[in-house]
Amino acid sequence: MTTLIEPGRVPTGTGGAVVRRIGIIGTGIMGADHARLLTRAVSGAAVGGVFDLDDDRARGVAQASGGARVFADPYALIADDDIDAVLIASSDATHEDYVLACIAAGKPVLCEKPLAPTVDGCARILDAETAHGSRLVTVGFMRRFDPGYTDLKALLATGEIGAPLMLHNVHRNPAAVPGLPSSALITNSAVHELDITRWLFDSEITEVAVHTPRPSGNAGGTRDPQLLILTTASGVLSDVEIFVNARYGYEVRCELVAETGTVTLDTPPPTAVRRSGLHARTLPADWRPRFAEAYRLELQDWIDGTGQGATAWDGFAATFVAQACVNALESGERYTVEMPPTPGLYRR
Ligand code: ISE
Repeated sequence: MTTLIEPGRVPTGTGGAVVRRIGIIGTGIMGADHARLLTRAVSGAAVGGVFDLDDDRARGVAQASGGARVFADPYALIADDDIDAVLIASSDATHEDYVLACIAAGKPVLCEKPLAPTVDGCARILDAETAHGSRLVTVGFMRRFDPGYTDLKALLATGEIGAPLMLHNVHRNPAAVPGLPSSALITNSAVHELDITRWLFDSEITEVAVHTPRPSGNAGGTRDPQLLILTTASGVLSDVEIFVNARYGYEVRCELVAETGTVTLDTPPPTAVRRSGLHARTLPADWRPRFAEAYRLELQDWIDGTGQGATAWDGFAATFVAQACVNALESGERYTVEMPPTPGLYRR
């Protein structure tokens, strides 16, 4: 996973069961975080091996994970008999090759988003998995496990607030790397809302438009913020404000508007300070604390083989819609999203 947002640049502010040995490719910010969770917070798992282009970084994570093996070659890690499943958290451009190698080896693989940066790359993965004949690939859209989002989906399913009409999303990061391409706001960040919109409403996105105000003076030439307007096949409108140089902290929230009620998903408030006429809540500096529980539940689900995570088809759809949004951003036009039919392996 390529991290285009600068993490941390802000405010102050086992029980005898079978243990699956996980090989981790990429031990940067996300790979290291996953290794920590697999070692300390997930049952039935151990880090069996790691690979990173930066050998020292790989060694550090291996040591912190109870002495996992350090591999000099990612393909040797995938093929190794002592590795049961693979977690890919390397740079986005490497995902496709590693996922294909895992499918060829018949090993379950959890790949950080994006499944692949191009639609063609994702399609090659769908073809390979279909030829294999069963699902091996999970994509790391961890918000599907966030207790706030799962509550929202469960509440919607009760019918108590009627049919959904609109979803207003806000997604802010404090600071992005200077010179960030404007398209990265969509492919790296808002892609989570593309996935959440499809998942929450169980309906494909059929039309997209992207609007941009005057760019923030802190954005260094990037078109930041952006406003995405997504329409689903079921007729719901989902708007996404993505702002990656918001400076004040990391925040993800949304409000669902339905026929007879609304539901708000707010930033979880671990602490609230009341002082000198002020009532303030602490915000995290990046997504790791905000979605810590979602990451843990996602990994536990993957290890247990419960299969609630995003499939390769979901990864394909996210990249497909993201590409349509990038086209809309660049042309200023609305785009109809004409996704191919869902292959049989992924039909529910
Ligand atoms: C980052 O890559 C992530 O995946 C985070 O979940 C997201 O909130 C952030 O905007 C991205 O840059």
